[in-house]
Amino acid sequence: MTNPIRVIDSHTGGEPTRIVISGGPDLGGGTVLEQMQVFNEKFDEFRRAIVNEPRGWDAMVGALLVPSEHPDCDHGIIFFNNVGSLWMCGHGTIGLGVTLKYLGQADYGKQKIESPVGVIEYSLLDDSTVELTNVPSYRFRKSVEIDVAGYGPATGDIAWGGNWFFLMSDHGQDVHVRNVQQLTQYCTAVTESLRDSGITGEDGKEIDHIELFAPTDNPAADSKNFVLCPGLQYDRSPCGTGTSAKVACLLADGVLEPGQVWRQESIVGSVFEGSAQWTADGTRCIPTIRGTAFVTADANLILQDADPLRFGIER
Ligand code: PYC
Repeated sequence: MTNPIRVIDSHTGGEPTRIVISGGPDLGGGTVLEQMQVFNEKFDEFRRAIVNEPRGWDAMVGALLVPSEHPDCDHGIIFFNNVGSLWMCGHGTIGLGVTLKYLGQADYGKQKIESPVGVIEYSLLDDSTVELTNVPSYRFRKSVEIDVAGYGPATGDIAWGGNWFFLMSDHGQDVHVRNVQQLTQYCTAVTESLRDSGITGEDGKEIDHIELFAPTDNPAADSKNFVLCPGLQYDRSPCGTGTSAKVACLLADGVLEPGQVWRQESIVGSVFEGSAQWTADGTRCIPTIRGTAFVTADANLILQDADPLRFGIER
């Protein structure tokens, strides 16, 4: 039997995060991007053991704290889900702040942490509220036309918010939690259309998050979204990297002024507050996302040698 793996579970606006506190693999140092590559190549069983069934479940996002050699950071972080690593994760960073507070390891004030796509900052504002300052974000292409098989033509913007997003307001879908199955099918068809047409992020990377927007009845929000993540799970939270991509587009369109707050509601009704400031050269913006998270479990995961599914069900 391997040593127990201590994890703290939390949820951020309904979206779960499982942070590995001890018992994680040694990835050999280097940048967090290099460590993520080692994690992907050599420790996929570990990833599956943490987040996949029967110990985890499909919507679970895992996080591994790793050493950082960055002069401004004490730690790095690698996020992963049911099918692989994520470049970044906003709801997970909010979960991290609340988890460290629960462990008595968080200070108020800004903390920097290295992600595979750059240094991010988070501040604990109270026991459950965290503000994340994300990596530079931007809209790469506006009003990209696609043909969604079985649905017809549609348009969307391609934007980077720490992950690549296709953001759509013109989709003909009823964005309501009772329609999760239909929304998942539609977003899957959008992903396939992007892939078949060779439409990617600026760096050639796959656009693996699809974000649908709709008006909301909630007076505490400006818009409601549905975000489909790689691995075919929808984000129960408004998605931190997705809200970053959204505020980058709104800033580019002049709909949002620098510093003005955008309140993004998720498909389950939770809300993130996002805003952004232009970088000095005006080509990118720095989003700030505020949300709340709550600890749900403090557990030791056990992998018994005789258990044929100790490393999780492969998807
Ligand atoms: O909050 O950035 C986010 C996120 C990405 C995937 C799931 N949540």
